[in-house]
Amino acid sequence: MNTVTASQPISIDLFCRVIDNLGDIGVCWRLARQLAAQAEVAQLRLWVDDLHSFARIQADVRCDLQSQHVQGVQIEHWHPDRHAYPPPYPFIIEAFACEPPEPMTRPLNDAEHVWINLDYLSAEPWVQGCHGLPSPQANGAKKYFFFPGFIPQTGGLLREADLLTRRDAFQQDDQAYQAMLNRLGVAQEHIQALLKGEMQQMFLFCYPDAPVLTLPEVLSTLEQKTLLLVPESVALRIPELAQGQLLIQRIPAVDQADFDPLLWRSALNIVRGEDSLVRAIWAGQPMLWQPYVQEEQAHLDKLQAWLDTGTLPEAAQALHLGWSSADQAGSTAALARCLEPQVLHLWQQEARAYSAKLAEQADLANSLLSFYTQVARNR
Ligand code: TRH
Repeated sequence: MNTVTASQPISIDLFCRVIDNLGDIGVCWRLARQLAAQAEVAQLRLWVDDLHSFARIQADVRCDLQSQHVQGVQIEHWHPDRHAYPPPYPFIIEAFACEPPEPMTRPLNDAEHVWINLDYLSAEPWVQGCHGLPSPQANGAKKYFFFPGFIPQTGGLLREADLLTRRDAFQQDDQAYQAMLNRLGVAQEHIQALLKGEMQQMFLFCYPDAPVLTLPEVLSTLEQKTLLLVPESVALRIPELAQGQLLIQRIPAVDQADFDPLLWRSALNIVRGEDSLVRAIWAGQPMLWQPYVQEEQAHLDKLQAWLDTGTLPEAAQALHLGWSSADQAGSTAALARCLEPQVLHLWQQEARAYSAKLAEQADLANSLLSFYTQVARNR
């Protein structure tokens, strides 16, 4: 029997099924790159069913290949017509209960494999009770529930080791910022205004039901000019003509590695779902999060649980609740209060402190490797 011990290099199969939007592949691609970069990881295969969605956040992914290597990761197209599969590697990470192909789960056994289901991110209190629990599967193997999270009793958050150092450097580096704005197609006069501090940048990434008209209503009346960067397919209801102090700039999709710098220089990051929430936290700037809409308003419980992990000013909490309830009047009043100098200052301080506090926790990729080692050692 080829029993794998904890001290051997680890080879990993990571499975991702794209259900909706970019969140599934967004989390898996970021995790795959981070795991592949770890010294103790020998091989990493990322199995993805939808390469077209993948190519939207990593432009050099080819949609016509069954196998390809990108940034140290072996990418495998997992499609219904594929019948030949290799033997599974010792560590199997199934993202979001995506049910890997049967030929790869049938051979799994507890003596040779560690099989986990990586769950969605939530700050709800029940998560810590379920994190790490085993669940017996039909083939006799155990599958462990593994939860990312905001407290040390969970698997933590995705964070590259050098992320905050790179963030701090970019926030001081006007040349790199200018190059980014050029790539996004921002007009030279606006770039100059941003660099001189005569204009502030904000970023908007939301779901279609967000009360986006809140933004022109409040931002057009501010003393300072604002350039709001909006990805092409987002917030289609927002008027694109300049209004008062507000300018709106549509931007093309960027590769995932270029997504962070977009957030690092924004005075306000409006984000959604799972992965961009975490990236906005690491940006350390004021942020507004919209969770993925769920049945029976379950996303509002998720939102409240996340708000409870920090100490946002009351106006910023009201803004979150209004934004996720499609309440334009409530959001408008709350955003106006949030941008008053005293509240804004508190919001900025809290954002910085919150990202520093969470960065003290082990990150998700390292937590996964520790979990593997612990299970492998104890069998
Ligand atoms: O796309 P999302 O709405 O994904 C959602 C959520 O994750 C939700 O929890 C899940 O259940 C649902 O999908 C199926 O938002 P999210 O999670 O922020 O993912 C977006 C990803 O896209 C993130 O990794 C950042 C990346 N991205 C780019 O790389 N370039 C871009 O230009 C943009 C706009 C996004």
